[in-house]
Amino acid sequence: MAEPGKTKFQIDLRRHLRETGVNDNLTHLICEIAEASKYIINSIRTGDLGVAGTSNLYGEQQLALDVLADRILRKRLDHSQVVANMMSEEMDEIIPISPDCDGKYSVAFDPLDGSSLVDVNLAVGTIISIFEGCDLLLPGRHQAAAMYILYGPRTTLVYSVGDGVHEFGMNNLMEYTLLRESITIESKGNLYSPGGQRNLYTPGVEAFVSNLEERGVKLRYSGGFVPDINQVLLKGNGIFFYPHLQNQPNGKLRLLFELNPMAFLIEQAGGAASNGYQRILDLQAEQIHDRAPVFIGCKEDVALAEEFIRTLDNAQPQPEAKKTRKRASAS
Ligand code: AFP
Repeated sequence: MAEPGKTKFQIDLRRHLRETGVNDNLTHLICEIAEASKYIINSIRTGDLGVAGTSNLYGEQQLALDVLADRILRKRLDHSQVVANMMSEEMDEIIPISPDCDGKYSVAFDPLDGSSLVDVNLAVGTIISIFEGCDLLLPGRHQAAAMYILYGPRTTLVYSVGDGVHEFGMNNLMEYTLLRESITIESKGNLYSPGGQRNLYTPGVEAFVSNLEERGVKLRYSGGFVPDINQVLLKGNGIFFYPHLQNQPNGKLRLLFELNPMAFLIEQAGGAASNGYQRILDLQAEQIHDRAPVFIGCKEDVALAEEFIRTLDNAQPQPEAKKTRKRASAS
């Protein structure tokens, strides 16, 4: 990709997208999200760490930072001229922007995933899922692109348009320049990131964890989905899971805002993502805030988890239906 005489560090995000053959509208959209991230970083560094005085539809108190990051991203997408519909983990319904879907994209986003970790100065991130046209409720395999921005000791951006996964780092001019192209992960790993309380694990998940431990696999869990997935992706091995728990059959993480985009990226790197029974990217959301269990990372480790779960756990998790939430359709 780099021209002779130029190091790969001089390739910025826009140029990379163009050279990869990404169309103008999608290039513009991804670059607009990258621009928004610069304002989000600023609010993480200097913003109010308190609560916003509002709660989201899960009844969780929203942090001022969640609300701010959400506003920053929404405004940018709203003005981008290439977005048809958008939905945020912080909102309870789809926001229609343009009735004309032709050549436009629809975007689902978690503006600041792991925001409760900011007050203890741990890494957090923004997660983005992009579909062509108007529909945001398609199974994740139909995503046109997925990306995340990780706000850690350094700020990095990882994206895929279905042609490999690429990592960019923010330089001192606040530009994203290419760090690694076509990232791949191994088929079997030596680290695991287990979410959820262990005393609530089902027999299948418990047996899977014991198997990993007997193998000498190291535990690495930060409590932030973006840094934990980034670790698996960039170390090139490992498995993250937030399983079905005895009191939470659908786990914790949200299908449309967290799991679909990360599953897309991990599959693009040669890994796998499953809810224990089925590929995450084949799941059909019933409502915009559906959750699902997840096992994501090295292919063989995900297959092993599925094997233990199929053998030792009984029921496949059912979609979270018939809650008091609104049906996920743009009006
Ligand atoms: P918050 O956004 O509420 O901090 O949740 C973060 C998160 O959705 C995801 O980033 C983590 O992987 C997961 O929850 C951590 O959950 P536990 O706190 O139960 O470990």
